[in-house]
Amino acid sequence: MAEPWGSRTPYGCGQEWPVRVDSHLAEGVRAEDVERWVSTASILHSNGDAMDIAVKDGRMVGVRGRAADRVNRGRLGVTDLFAWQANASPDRLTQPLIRVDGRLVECDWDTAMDRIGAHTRQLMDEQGPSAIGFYTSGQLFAEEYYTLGVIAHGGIGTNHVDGNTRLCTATAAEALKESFGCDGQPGSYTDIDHADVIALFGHNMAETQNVLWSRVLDRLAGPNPPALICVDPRLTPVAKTATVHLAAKPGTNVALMNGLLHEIVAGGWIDQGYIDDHVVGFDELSERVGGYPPERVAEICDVPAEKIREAARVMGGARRLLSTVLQGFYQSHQATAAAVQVNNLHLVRGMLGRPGCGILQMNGQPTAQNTRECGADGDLPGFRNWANDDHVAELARIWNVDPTRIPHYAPPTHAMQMIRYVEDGSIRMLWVSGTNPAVSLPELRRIRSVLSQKRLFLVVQDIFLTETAQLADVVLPAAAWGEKTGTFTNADRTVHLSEKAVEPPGQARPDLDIFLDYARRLDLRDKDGDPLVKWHDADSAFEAWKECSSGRLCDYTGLTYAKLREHGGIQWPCNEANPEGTERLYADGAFWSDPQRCENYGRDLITGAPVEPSEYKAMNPSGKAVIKAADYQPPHEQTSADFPYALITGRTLYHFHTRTKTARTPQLQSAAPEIWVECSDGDATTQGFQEGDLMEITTPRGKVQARLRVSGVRDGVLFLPFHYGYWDAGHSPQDAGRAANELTLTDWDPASKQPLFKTAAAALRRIERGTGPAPAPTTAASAPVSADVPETVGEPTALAHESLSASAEGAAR
Ligand SMILES: Nc1nc2c(c(=O)[nH]1)N[C@H]1C(S)=C(S)[C@@H](COP(=O)(O)OP(=O)(O)OC[C@H]3O[C@@H](n4cnc5c(=O)[nH]c(N)nc54)[C@H](O)[C@@H]3O)O[C@H]1N2
Ligand SMILES: Nc1nc2c(c(=O)[nH]1)N[C@H]1C(S)=C(S)[C@@H](COP(=O)(O)OP(=O)(O)OC[C@H]3O[C@@H](n4cnc5c(=O)[nH]c(N)nc54)[C@H](O)[C@@H]3O)O[C@H]1N2
Ligand SMILES: [Mo]
Repeated sequence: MAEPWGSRTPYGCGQEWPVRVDSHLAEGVRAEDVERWVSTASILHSNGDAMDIAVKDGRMVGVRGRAADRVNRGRLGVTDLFAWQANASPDRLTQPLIRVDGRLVECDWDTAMDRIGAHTRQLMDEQGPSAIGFYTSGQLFAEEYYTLGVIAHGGIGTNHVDGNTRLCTATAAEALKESFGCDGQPGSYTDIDHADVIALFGHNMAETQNVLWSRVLDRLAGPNPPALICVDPRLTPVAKTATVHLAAKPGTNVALMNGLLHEIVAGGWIDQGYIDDHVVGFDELSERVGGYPPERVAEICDVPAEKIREAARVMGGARRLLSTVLQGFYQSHQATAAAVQVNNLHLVRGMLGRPGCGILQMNGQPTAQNTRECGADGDLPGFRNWANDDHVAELARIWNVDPTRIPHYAPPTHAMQMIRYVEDGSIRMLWVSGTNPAVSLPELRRIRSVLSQKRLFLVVQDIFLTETAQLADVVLPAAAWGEKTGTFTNADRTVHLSEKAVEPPGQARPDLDIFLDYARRLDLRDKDGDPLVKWHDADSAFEAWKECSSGRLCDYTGLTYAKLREHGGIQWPCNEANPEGTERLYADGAFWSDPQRCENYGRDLITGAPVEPSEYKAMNPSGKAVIKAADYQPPHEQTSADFPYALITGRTLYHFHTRTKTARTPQLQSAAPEIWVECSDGDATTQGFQEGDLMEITTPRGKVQARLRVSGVRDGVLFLPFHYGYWDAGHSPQDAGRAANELTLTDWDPASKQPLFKTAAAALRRIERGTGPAPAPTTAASAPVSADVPETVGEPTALAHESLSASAEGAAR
């Protein structure tokens, strides 16, 4: 808890990252007591840290990082080390529940699944497939998403399928499609080993991919360390470490990026040869960013012009530039337009596909990449283009169904639109799996009222009785990570196999089994009258998914469970041409943007209107990378006299999302036990507020109460962690708001449709003077400015064990 990044194992540019194996075993368990080590990877962020679960007497008793794996070389993050304990919580769901006379009561699987099947058939008869929606996760396995995708698209034929990836990395996917024609991360984590400049755009990597941050820290501690650029309004550990920190006002990312590109172009730091050979759209960019000299940008973003020049000089002088992008861009105003400018930066500098020259349009959730590639986010499986009839026909061939059965009349319905359809009564059955929208969606008062409507049939499939499950008509108990088998893919395309270590509690079943059961009950058939879903377990589902991925960018055909077992993580595409996997995409400057191959034809970044196929073909006939320029536009909700602060929300190191696992992990819960709100020292001094004061934060949507942490956030900005819902709060939302999403607004990016969790205007007032510090951690971005706050240290059970390789031992400090 106190040293989340562990000991340094310094290394130099181009060297291999030394091994450091982290482990934690339950109290009283010694390594020699462990009966089996079962291989998996972390499920609490997108980093994909490879690990083994220790099993004794049929129970999980600890975890250990895997030394040989390319992703983490043995290291584990704080949530990886401890949160596995939540699997064994006494309040896991162990039996299906159905609503009878207003109350949820236990029942058997047949009763629950029959009710769901009967309801589906009735709605199909009355209204057709558009009455049914599926809202899934970024935390299930590829096999599960693919099965759900086949049922929804090929069986039921509804276009209303999305994942909570919409809230998470829809912008990453859209930005990659806009620039390169297809989703798929160009870069690799090994780019950290080679880069001489690393730029983090709205990404608090130290807290959200803390093992990846250890890799950066180890480079910084070694010979010829890289320079770091940080764009973030908070004083995160990234910002503290950075060579240049640009603490721009929330919602001004496009202006800032245009300013940086202005300087890069003006400074002549471009690769004209690369642009001529591989790119379309440079002239427009060059003209557009001409309107963003540093002085103008300084005014919009409220950062000194000289700092913008300095950052541009550092990036312009880079020989190997690595950029990472995350929620500070994806969930902020003009999300896709801003994320695309990072791609543009690399395209104009010709820095792509070589060691150290990478883009990581990061994922957040552990399996978000799979939601996107398997078609559980509404897109067609295998990154196929819904607007290209040949792609739809190919899919229809694989599934042996008529192409007209696969909805492709319009882009897939995005989650925020699905909620709207539930609200207006056109979606009448919503099946939620592996996500907790009653805490994680914006404007919660509205969401609660939408999900508790009588006319909605709500199915919730979870491992706990969450805030959302409490509103359901049927609750299905799922087996968790470690209790089921499947594969998933991290943010740098590394695929891991996650094996079953222990039995699920009670009657809980793998999500895959639940979906297979549903397909059987609906008796979904293909053209020849055979079952539509032809697989029966994880391995056979993986084989089916491989066939669907064949020939596409996310080609899995070279992988098998046996190969993943033997090698650990392997990066897709992995096929006959690349049997060991593929470290970097686009190494040859050839993209996936050919009109016949691409995943979509792009959108207008300001209005979101899809580009017509003919327009796209005219603009990019030979499949080059596309540079798209965008003007800055002010955020829709601006600060005012009544709501003078910019409100942003986000994460802390010690919790994962709505805390269903981390709050049930004593070591993590005690490090961050309750919600807090952060403001700057300057604002606290002007207003007479002090650390620990009980505050009320208000927006036009609602109120939240929280203790004040006076932190390093920039002036005029409030930060709230979004982890705290109501299931353990001892009060209802109506009493006193506790969830940050009481305050956020119903608004989304026009291109990616990702909701804006990081741009709102709020008021702040004191309810009561404090008597001690706020319950916020001191170790990272929420560090207090005051020295009197006791440090976050963790209990005796919060210790992890580190074992360094001999070479790392020599170099370690
Ligand atoms: N410990 C932990 N790790 C996690 C998770 C977790 O819940 N807990 N969740 C995982 C998931 S699903 C995700 S998506 C990732 C998210 O990982 P991150 O994106 O790193 O996390 P956030 O805290 O949401 O936001 C990052 C930063 O954006 C900044 N920011 C806010 N508004 C703006 C803006 O307008 N412009 C700029 N430039 N910056 C802004 C915030 O100050 C914040 O420091 O983390 C993953 N890892
Ligand atoms: N204000 C604000 N809101 C945000 C964000 C923000 O930064 N600010 N970030 C957004 C982002 S990036 C994300 S990713 C979302 C996350 O939001 P959610 O997806 O709602 O958050 P989780 O708590 O991860 O919910 C996952 C659920 O799946 C359950 N679960 C875990 N494992 C399994 C399994 O194997 N099977 C099944 N069936 N269920 C399982 C868990 O118990 C939990 O209830 O929140 C979004 N909301
Ligand atoms: Mo996320």
